[in-house]
Amino acid sequence: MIRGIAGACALCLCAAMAQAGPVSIGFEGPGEGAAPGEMAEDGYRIVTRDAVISGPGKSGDGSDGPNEIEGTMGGRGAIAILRGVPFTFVSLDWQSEGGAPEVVAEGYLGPDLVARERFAARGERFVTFAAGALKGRVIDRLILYPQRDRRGMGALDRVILDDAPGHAPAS
Ligand SMILES: [Ca+2]
Repeated sequence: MIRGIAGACALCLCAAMAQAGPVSIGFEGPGEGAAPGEMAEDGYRIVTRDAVISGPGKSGDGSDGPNEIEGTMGGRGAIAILRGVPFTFVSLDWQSEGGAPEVVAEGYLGPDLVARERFAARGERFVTFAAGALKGRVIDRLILYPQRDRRGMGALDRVILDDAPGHAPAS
């Protein structure tokens, strides 16, 4: 299924409109409820599977606008963020709503996995996790897998991305 998402994204990479400089993805476009299969923000495309937009009534304010994104309970939530022009992953904000949930981040360049890393939250407030293995690495697709099951439930917000050196989009 992951491969399916990756393939579908690759087909449409060139359609994404790019803008230069660091951006903060806040998942603020759609309202509460099932996340749309595809949305756009700050020049990036966001493709989701088994994901839900949640608002202040459910999980408190986000760290970038009031809404967050999370997986469906017991589902295999995945959020792919992609752009035709390569970029880098800087940080994400991750909050525990139960247990010590993990969010896994995978960065790809074309068909190749550049690096995978995971971040675990243990508190009810959003914590900013800076990229580690993916820091400064050139990618064109970031896939996030936020945990939501009996062992841990988390909410995701404020994904910071930046241009890759030598790959700034034309303005
Ligand atoms: Ca938000």
